[in-house]
Amino acid sequence: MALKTLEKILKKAKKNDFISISELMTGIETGKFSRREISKHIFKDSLNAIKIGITGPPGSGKSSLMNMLIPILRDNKLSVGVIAIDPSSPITGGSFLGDRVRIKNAIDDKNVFVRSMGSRAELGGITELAEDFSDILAFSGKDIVFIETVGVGQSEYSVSEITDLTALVFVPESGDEIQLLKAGILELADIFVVNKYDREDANLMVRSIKNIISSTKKDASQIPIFKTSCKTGDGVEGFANALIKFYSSINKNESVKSRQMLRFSRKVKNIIENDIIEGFWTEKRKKFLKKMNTKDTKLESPYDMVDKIKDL
Ligand SMILES: Nc1nc2c(ncn2[C@@H]2O[C@H](COP(=O)(O)OP(=O)(O)OP(=O)(O)O)[C@@H](O)[C@H]2O)c(=O)[nH]1
Ligand SMILES: [Mg+2]
Repeated sequence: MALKTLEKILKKAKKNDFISISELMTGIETGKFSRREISKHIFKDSLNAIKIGITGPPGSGKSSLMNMLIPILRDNKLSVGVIAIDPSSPITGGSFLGDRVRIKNAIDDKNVFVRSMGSRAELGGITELAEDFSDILAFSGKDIVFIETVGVGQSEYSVSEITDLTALVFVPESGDEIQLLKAGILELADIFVVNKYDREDANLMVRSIKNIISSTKKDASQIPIFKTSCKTGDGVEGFANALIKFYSSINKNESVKSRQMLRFSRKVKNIIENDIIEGFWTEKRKKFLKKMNTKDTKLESPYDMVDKIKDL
């Protein structure tokens, strides 16, 4: 019964039915549908979108930027999906109003789908869920899927693992922050954006980024740094055009292809590891471990314990 329903939902989601897309996402999130089953149905048809990570410190203007990029992408006949992980600012309804940033096209344009995601799941789980959501959006026919994550730190690592391109958004005030960043994080960014360019010291920030990446990245001169202002609109079109160009070159882009292959093999490895672990922890073994915890086990080596559990 459940399968029949899922098939129906999948059929409709493929035709970009808003409710069915949401149902698939919620189904995976709540465990009503198996991600394994869904993946089997959608994978082939989810390879035509590009996934772009938009990440950076809280309040740097990631949502505002997407809000301004979307109409430009739509004018270029590209459909857009947005997944915002743990947003602290509202992302649906209304329009860009002073300090309230919203992604306005979500409401009346069926070719824009916005979904926010809480951080309820554990860290690894969120990335996995975001990847499932982005696959569903790609399956529904979206050309560009943005994944917005807040933070400078761990979250960049995970978002860059599931995207074809990662944009790191800074603001003129991020100077100190960027000095503290580990080279590894900068290494993951394919594009830099200095937003709020209407503010003082914006140029200084661009110079800081240039300095830092030229000492860490081999091809630093090839890394674009966009200067944008969501207040005046300056620079946003240039950023949008770069994304559009990236979208059109996706099939010829070797680095994207190798990134996708890497992503695929990592995913296969993860699934195998999870399956093995899940298979290992039978009820009997779990019970044994629980009971063991209540005893004084200090005298026994953990390796001996492992052997005992394995023998069960
Ligand atoms: N002056 C100026 N303010 C901006 C600009 N872009 C965004 N803002 C303001 O910055 C604040 C944060 O913008 P958001 O778009 O919510 O930033 P965000 O990075 O998505 O924030 P989080 O999702 O909470 O991390 C809002 O008050 C915006 O109005 C800009 O280019 N210039
Ligand atoms: Mg935001």
